[in-house]
Amino acid sequence: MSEELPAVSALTKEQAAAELGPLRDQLRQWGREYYEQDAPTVEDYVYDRSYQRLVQIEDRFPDLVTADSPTQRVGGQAESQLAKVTHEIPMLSMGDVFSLEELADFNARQLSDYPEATPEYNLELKIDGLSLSLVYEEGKLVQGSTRGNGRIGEDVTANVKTIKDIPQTLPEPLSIEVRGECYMPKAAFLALNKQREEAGQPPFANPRNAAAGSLRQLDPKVTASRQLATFIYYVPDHAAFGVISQAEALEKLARLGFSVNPHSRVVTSQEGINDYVAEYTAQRDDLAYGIDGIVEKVNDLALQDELGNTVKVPRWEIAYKFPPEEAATVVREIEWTVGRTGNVTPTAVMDPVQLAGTTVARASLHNPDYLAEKDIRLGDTVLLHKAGDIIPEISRVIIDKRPADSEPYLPPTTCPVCGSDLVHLEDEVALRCVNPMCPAQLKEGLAHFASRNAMNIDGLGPKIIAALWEQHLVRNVADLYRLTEEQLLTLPKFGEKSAANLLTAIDQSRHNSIERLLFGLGIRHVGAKGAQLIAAHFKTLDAVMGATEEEVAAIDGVGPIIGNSVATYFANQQVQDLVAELRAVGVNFDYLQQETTESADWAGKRVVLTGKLSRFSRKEATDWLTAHGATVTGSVSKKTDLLIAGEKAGSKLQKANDLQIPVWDEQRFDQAMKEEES
Ligand code: 3B8
Repeated sequence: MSEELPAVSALTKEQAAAELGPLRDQLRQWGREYYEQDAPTVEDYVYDRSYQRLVQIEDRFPDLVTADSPTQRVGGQAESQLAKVTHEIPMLSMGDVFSLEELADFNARQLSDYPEATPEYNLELKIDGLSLSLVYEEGKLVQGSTRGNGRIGEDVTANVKTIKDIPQTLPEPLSIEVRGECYMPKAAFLALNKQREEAGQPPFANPRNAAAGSLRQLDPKVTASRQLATFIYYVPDHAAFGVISQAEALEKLARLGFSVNPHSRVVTSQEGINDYVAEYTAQRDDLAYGIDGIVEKVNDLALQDELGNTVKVPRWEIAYKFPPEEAATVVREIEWTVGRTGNVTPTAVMDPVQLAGTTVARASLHNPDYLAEKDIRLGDTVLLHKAGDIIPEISRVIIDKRPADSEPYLPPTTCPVCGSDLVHLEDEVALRCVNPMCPAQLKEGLAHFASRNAMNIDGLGPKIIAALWEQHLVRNVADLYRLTEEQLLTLPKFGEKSAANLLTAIDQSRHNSIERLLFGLGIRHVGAKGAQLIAAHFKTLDAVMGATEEEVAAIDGVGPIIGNSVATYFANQQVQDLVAELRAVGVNFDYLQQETTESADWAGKRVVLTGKLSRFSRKEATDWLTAHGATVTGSVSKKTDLLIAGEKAGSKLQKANDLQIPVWDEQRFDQAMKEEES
């Protein structure tokens, strides 16, 4: 890594030439992963550091610059199936610095030709998303596009029209282009990844990639199903916009109905800049969206014009990038968990450490290949970081601190729960327990069946399922419907009241519409959304069971992988026996007209408000909710239907995520209120 490389100033030309080839190749590869595949393999700061080194080497030896060097390109690549859009005014990226000293140096150099100028800076949070251009004609949204390579971007107009905080019409008939950042809030990202995992799809590495993957879609319905949001921060033609400073531009954008980040600040000294950086470095974790630094802009737009641009970046602004937050700790144990599909996944259990605002003691190691690649061993001291601002991940082992007697860690060869041999299927990275009777899988399957988005059996969580299992009361999901009060009373800590409640909840689930059952059965690749589409199409479970692979695959939004999985699943004799049992115990097999969870219907909903709300006061929000029939309560429990989380949401947000309770940010709630009124 770069810290072990010699200083650029110490390189001979031969050394520089030898380093440049591999360095450029590496950056090109990372660039492709980042821009084209939305699937980076390294943290942004690793890329940034390497890129900066390339720039420094080329600065020192200009005749080594080649036309195909990554530095000779404006922005990323535009290579996709989306239509292309030419940016009349190129969409530039920003220069960046990695320390306050570098920032102060940049500022001194920036204004060195303007001794009289009193620098007034507008500081903004650097949102970790992707840049977006929106074009309005006569006040109507006519085009949305990504940056692409800076000159040619991708046309995402249809997708952009599904993003709730982007105005489709402006209150004035302006013809104007605005630019900003499209992002996915942290809570939405966590929920999306959970859903993807349940549906057997690979999770996104971080919110930025999730946002990019959601926006750069051929099918706008996919975009619509993701909770994307925007912050608008730039009007290329400021003269036409009639403003003279960046701060004024932001105010006017907000007045026109754009979502503008509320945390910008005008400062007039380096001290003011340092304070702002310190404040938001500390508050970073409390924000509902990821930020990766601070953007400093010369506030006076006339001075911006005078300073102008280089080929690649404006001279009037710079991004200060946060240093990566890292912490070292020791790996004590590697735990292997058997999932519903038999996937056996490792988790590192470590001495607890503070990392970017939370205590971290566990980190997923994903699969045995990942573990082997990083060569993580028991007793190793490791460096942790947070991917995309939220997910704790091991960056690397600190080899110098490895104990002398350390040995390579060997993954288990047998299932930690049922003891049967584990297999490493050829085309998979995962280690699998293929014993269909493995108790861990069956218990996970039962818990999934009962879970909120499936049959929604209140009170039937993993603990009670484990107890039912131990007492030999339940072996498959149909057994749940045959439970009696006497049986439940044999469970530890179960009284008549809890037994009656559970029986009622189980009984109620008999009447669910079939998409819940379809999802609850745990058919591979069938997530809650897929189940909904299939149920709405076929209307009865018998029709689904009688459908061919092609008929399922032909449903809009479903496709061949799910089609194949559903047909294979129901062809299985054991599955058919289970379905017969479910029919016998009276589980509903019909599709019932949908009450959508996101409908305007607030009546009876239990809502919790947390964090700092900035668009309205807590009282206003509470009054509105109460007026619409919802109950606002103080703490999150499994009865909570929705958490509305403002900034600095802490333990309640955590708890809601743990309990899989839907979480909205303020923007989403604001939108819902507007929809309700309209
Ligand atoms: C000009 C202004 C690029 C940017 C800009 O939060 C330009 O202003 C830019 F050529 O990329 N990520 C921001 C953010 C990004 C940019 C910006 N302002 N707040 C961001």
